[in-house]
Amino acid sequence: MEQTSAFITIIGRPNVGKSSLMNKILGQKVAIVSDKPQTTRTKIMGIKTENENQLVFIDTPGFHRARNELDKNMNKAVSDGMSEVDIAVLVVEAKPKFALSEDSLPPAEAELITELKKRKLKAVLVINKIDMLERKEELLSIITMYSKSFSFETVIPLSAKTGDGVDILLSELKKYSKPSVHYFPDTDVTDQPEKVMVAEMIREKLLRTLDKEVPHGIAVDLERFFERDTKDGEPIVEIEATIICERDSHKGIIIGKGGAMLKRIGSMARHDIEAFFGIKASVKLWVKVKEDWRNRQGLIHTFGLD
Ligand SMILES: Nc1nc2c(ncn2[C@@H]2O[C@H](COP(=O)(O)OP(=O)(O)OP(=O)(O)O)[C@@H](O)[C@H]2O)c(=O)[nH]1
Ligand SMILES: [Mg+2]
Repeated sequence: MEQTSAFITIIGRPNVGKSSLMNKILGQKVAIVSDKPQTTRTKIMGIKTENENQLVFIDTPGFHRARNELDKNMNKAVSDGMSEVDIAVLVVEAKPKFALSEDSLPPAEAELITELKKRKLKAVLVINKIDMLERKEELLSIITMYSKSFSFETVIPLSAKTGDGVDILLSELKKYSKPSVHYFPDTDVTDQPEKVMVAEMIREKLLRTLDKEVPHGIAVDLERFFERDTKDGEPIVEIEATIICERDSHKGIIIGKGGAMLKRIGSMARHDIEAFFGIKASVKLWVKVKEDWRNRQGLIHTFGLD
């Protein structure tokens, strides 16, 4: 049979569940997830190959008003993610955090819709987090509101958390496949190198543990990453990473009393890393301050965020 493939971009405001949705579709955690907005910072590809068909998903950072150079890069990753794809998936929430009004979508969503039109891109509307709805009828007003602004191919309410409705989305998306070679090896699940995934696993723990403005100003610089055998001949993956933050006060928070916070973050990350590689891991973390790094393209580049 002939090979087919489709490129699918996942776009939306921060925190609506784009990465959760991609992970659910792949049946594997490829992109980190947290309850803080702006979790995803770069384009992340997720690959799902079933027999002759290969779907390539592009998870993008949440589109938002840029406040610094890193934000600008993140928004650029969204527009890059929209070029040369076969279909876009606009993810919105079933329980929006803004007041519902037919003519005023949140600015970020309005902008994304303008971009879809400009690029003449087809799009599916996903209304995520339906598990949070008390009454399914609440969906109607949301569907009406979004359908006024764009002629979506279809509207699919689902829950990336429970998986409810995800199959329907998947079979809809397969329809946009075209005859083509597979761009990735059939066994690949992501384009991210292992090193990046490890740094991201550490950043996820920081996002989940820290509060207020601290997590947004963090980057993880993986300095050492190698596998060796212990004296008993058991394989172990050794990781040394520096957590970059923006202020001395943040450094104190990350380290915690007597180093307790850093220890906790390290052990949470180690747990995930061991599960990922299937062998023992050792995680050593340091914390460094680099003031205003999110406005310094050189540092942004060093951390792989451009
Ligand atoms: N109740 C519920 N929560 C969800 C669902 N999908 C995602 N979430 C939660 O929503 C939050 C944001 O999820 P992410 O997947 O990180 O969202 P995102 O759109 O990728 O966010 P950014 O990368 O910041 O743009 C997390 O706390 C998820 O657990 C869902 O279907 N139901
Ligand atoms: Mg994300």
